[in-house]
Amino acid sequence: MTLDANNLKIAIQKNGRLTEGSLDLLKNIGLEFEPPKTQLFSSVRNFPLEILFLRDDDIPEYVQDGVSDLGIVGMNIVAEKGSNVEILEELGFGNCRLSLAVPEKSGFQDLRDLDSRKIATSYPTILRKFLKENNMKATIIEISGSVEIAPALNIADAIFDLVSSGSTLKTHGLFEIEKVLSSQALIIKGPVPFENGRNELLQKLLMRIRALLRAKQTKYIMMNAPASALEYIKQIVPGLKSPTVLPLSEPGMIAIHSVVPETIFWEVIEKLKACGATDILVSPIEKLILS
Ligand code: PRT
Ligand code: ZN
Repeated sequence: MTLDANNLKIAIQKNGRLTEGSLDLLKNIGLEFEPPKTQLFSSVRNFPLEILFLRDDDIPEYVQDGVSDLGIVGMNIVAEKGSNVEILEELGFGNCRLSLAVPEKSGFQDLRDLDSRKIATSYPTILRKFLKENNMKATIIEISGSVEIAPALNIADAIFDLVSSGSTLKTHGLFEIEKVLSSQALIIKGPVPFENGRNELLQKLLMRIRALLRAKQTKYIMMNAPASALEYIKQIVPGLKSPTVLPLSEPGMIAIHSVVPETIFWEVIEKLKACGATDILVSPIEKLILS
């Protein structure tokens, strides 16, 4: 198997926390390919794209240097590596944060208590920047894994590490004292503009990805309501252009179809009910293509 040099290349994590989300995203935009097993890349059967399977730490640099045109990687890695890459979209998975955490028994209560202390981390660049911005002079102890055991081993007074549910911190008798950076998976590209053909492929891919992301953020909503409530309801669920309104066989009643942003979904339902809407039916949207 060889890479087709004319095809676009996207690098994703081979085996880790971002692998499933990255593979799901690529499958859900209609791409057909073999998932990673022992091979280093897969050729997509129905789109001119090669998927490279790499360690997440290597992805920003490979994308910056043009080894891969695109990459899917966490914001934490992009910020730590400081690579010259462009963020095309936030992908909504791999959510976590980089936080300072201290032993529960330390008596430390806020950030200032860490001044001149020792902090263990695998993210020295981000931590150094944060300490500088806050005029703090802590010593950074760089370690590559299992940072959470550093305080118990007396290597450090605090840690600076990724947190998602917080249960790892809890297990090790630590608590978060300061959240420093929110992270999620991103799709990135290198600094050099793509020439025409490749740019066209990129735009096609991005159109599909954005349709999927928008669909996840939006719900389709259908309801029955008295015709007299239409003007109010139109203000609550204006839809993409305007809501669809259909007459019901019952006189004075209409059915209204529209879309609602996920973030304000329950608020909207409450307002609709207050306007007299009944039989409200909500369904997920698979893809949402605008213009
Ligand atoms: O082998 P490779 O280098 O590719 O993988 P890796 O071992 O370096 O990375 P991996 O697979 O652990 O994480 C890949 C990316 O997933 C990270 O760079 C983040 O962008 C993202 N991510 C999201 C996380 C977490 N959530 C997360 N919880 N990365 C790590 N964690 C760790 C956390 O530090 C803790 O130790 O998982 C543990 C469990 O977290 P809690 O808070 O839920 O207990
Ligand atoms: Zn890694």
